[in-house]
Amino acid sequence: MSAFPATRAFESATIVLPVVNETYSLVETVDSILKTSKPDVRELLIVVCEKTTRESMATIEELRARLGKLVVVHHQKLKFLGGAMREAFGLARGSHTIMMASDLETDPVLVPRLIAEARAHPDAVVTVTRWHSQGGFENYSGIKLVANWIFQKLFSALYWTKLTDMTYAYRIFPTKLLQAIEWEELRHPLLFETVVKPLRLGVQVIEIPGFWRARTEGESQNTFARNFEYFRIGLRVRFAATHHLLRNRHLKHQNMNVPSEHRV
Ligand SMILES: Nc1nc2c(ncn2[C@@H]2O[C@H](COP(=O)(O)OP(=O)(O)OP(=O)(O)O)[C@@H](O)[C@H]2O)c(=O)[nH]1
Ligand SMILES: [Mg+2]
Repeated sequence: MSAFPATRAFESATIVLPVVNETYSLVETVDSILKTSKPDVRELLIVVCEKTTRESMATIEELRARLGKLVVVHHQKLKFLGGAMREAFGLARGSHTIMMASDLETDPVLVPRLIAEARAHPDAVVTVTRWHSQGGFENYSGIKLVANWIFQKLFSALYWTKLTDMTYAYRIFPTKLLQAIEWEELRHPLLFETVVKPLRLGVQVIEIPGFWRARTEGESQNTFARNFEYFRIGLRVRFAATHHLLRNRHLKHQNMNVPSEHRV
């Protein structure tokens, strides 16, 4: 028996959209998701921080005016992208949660496919791979591509898995699993942590192919040097005792489970 609650069926999806400098990319992401998957979407959980630009905030206000309660805006307290995701995981109300970006590097056209897979495999994590003949990279720098390939080979061997892309942060999870795991990273390595911890806990991880295309708006919050920090969490989790990967039954940050816009 697993040490976290099982998820027997897909009911609805929380879509997590972290935003720093996106405007039209965010709108296109939202419109594409609603066009294909609106009945399955419980909420669009937009996470903003002090770096989020005025233009992005104005765009989010327009979305909120247009879409009403479907849009939930959360001002993160923890820092960085990992902090944004971790708080969103605690707030998600759908049976499943989709982790993606709002810069169009995670193609929103794949959302219905992710949901279909979650319906068929409600207890699994479904993740997108760019290292597949039907997927790929467009405008990814040469050196990053080589480093990425080597990293995938190393960690798929270390974790004894056939997964081909463990670093693309485009996935659907059972929300109960996200809320049961003890998360550690605050920056981009959290994205990698979200696949290695489920793997260590024995959760099935399924891949579907997809294309990564470089953003046309704003710039990334990640630096090349920081990619090396992925090794630390990858190695630590590989050799950790599995009960250390799960949270206590009594949540440590209970007050975080209320979106900041609703908090009094
Ligand atoms: N709320 C919030 N969003 C963030 C933060 N950092 C990045 N994001 C958003 O998260 C998404 C992914 O982040 P990027 O900085 O583009 O990084 P990436 O594409 O995953 O990484 P690279 O491929 O290495 O550039 C984007 O939509 C960002 O705007 C943050 O600290 N807080
Ligand atoms: Mg990006």
